[in-house]
Amino acid sequence: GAAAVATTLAATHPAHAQQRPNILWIYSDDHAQNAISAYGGRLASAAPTPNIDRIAREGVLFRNSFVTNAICGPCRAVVLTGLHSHLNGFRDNSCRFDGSQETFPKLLRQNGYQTALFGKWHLVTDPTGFDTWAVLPGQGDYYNPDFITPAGRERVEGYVTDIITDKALHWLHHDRDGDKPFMLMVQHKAPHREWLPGPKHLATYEEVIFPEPETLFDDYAGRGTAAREQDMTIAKTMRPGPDLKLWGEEDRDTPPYKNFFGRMNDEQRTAWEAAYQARNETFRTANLQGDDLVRFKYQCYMKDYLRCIASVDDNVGRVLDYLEKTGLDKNTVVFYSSDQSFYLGEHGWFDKRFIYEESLRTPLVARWPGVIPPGTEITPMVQNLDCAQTFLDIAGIPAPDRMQGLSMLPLMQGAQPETWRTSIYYHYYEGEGKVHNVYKHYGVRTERYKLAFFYTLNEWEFYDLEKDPHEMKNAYDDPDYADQVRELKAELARLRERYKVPEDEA
Ligand code: SGN
Ligand code: CA
Repeated sequence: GAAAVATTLAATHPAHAQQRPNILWIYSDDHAQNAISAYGGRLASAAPTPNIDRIAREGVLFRNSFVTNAICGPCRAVVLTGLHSHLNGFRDNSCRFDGSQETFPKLLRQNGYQTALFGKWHLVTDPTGFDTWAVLPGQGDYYNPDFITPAGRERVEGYVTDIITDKALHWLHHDRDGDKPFMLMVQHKAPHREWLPGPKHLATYEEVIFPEPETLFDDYAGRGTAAREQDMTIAKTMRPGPDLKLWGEEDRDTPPYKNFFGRMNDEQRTAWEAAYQARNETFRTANLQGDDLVRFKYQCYMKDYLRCIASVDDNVGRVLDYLEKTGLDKNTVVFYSSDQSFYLGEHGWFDKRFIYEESLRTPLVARWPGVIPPGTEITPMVQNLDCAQTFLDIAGIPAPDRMQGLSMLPLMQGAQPETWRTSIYYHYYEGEGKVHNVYKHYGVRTERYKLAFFYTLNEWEFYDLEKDPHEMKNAYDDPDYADQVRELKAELARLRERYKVPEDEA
C-alpha cells in the first residue's frame, strides 16, 4: 500500500526523509500521442518535441495510456477525483463540476502540500483545493487571454502558452513555501482548436510537407452508423476560415475572425497577417477540389497544430530548466500528459470522442531522478483514472477506498506487479446532436481486443487490434470471433459492476 511505498522511498532516497516529493503536472489540451516524438509515429522526425522527450528519456514513457471518456471536462474531472464520470458527475462538457467532492489536490493540501493551478480548467465552477489558482474562462483565448482568479478577472498581454508558464514560474520563484512540498498543475490551452500559433512559431514548418496517415481517405465502409455520421472530418467539418486561417475579405466580419483578431494588438496582428499571406494566396489561386482540397487542408491543419505544440514544448523546456537551475528537479516528479489524444487526419478526422485508438489514448511521460530509472518504458494499460492515486502514493498519503484507479508508482519504479488490470472501461456520453455528432457509446479494451456498444443505435463493434490496428473492419458478426465477443461482453459486464455503473445508465 501507499504507506509501504512511502517507507521504501524514504529508505532508498534520503531526500524524502526531509521533504516529501514535489509533484508537477503539465497537462495540455488535445495533444495527440502521435505528435510527441518520444512516441515515434509518422510526425516524429518532421516535428520533434525535444523537451517532452527529455522527460521520457530521463524517466518513463507509458506506451499504453488511456482515458475513460475522451472529452475535455470529463477527463479533467477523472484526474482530480480518481472516479469514473458516472460517480464524479461530470459526464460531458455541459456539466458543472461539483467542487465539494474529494479530490487529490484537497487531500494533498490537507496533508501539508502547497497546491497551485494555472491555465485551462474548463469545469465551470471555481477550483477548490488550491492555495493559488488562475484559470482561463472556459476554453480561453490564445492571444492576450483573460484569467479568472479568486480576486476577479484580468486580461494578460501575450501568448497563452507562454503566459501560463510565466505564471507557474513566478509562483515557483516568489510564492512557493520552502517548508512545504508543492503540487503544481500547469494546464495549457494549446493545442486545442482553432490552433492559433504563437508569435515565435508563425513560420515554423512553413516548408515542411507532413506525411499523411494511411486512413486519411477512409470511407467508413467497414464500420457502423456512428463512424459514418460523425461531424469531424477534415473534408466537411473543418472550416477554411476559422480553422485554417484561409481568410477571404468576406470573412472579416464573421464572429471567429473578430474574436481572434479583435484580441490581438497591432504588432501581433501584423505579424499574423504577414505569416498567413502566402497560404491565403495559394488557396485563392489553386481552386482545389475533392481529395486535393483535403490534402491541402490537412497540411494547413498539421502546420498550425504542430506550431502550437512547438510552443508547448518550448515552455516545458523553460520549466525543466528552472527546476534544474534551482536544484528542485531532484525532488520533483514531473509529469506531462494531455486531457486526451486527437485525430491528426486518421480516418479523415480531427477531434476526439470515439473509443477508437487515436482518442482513447493519451500521452503520459514522467521523470523522477533517482526513483524512476531513465529510459523506462511501461506497457501495462494505465488510465487517467489512475492519476489521483498515483499522486497520493508519491506523497505517501493513503488513497480513499472509493477511488477507482491504481497507483502507477510501482510500475514507474520498474516493478512488474503480479496483478494489474487486463481491461479498461470507457463511456462517452456527449452524444448525437451535440458538437461533432458522435453517438454515445461504452466499451472495453483488452491488450488485443476492443468491444464497443453504441447503445442509442443498438450497434456493437468489435476489433482485433493485432490484425486490424487501424480499426477498419468491425468484426462483431465474424463467426471466427464469436468466443472473443462473448468473453468481452462478459468482461464489460464485470467492469460495469466493479465500477458501480448504475443499472439504468444505458
Ligand atoms: C469547441 C470546438 C470543438 C471541440 C469542443 C470540445 N469547436 O466546441 O471542436 O470538440 O470545443 O473541446 S471550436 O470551433 O470552438 O473550436 S474540449 O477540448 O473542450 O472538449
Ligand atoms: Ca481536450
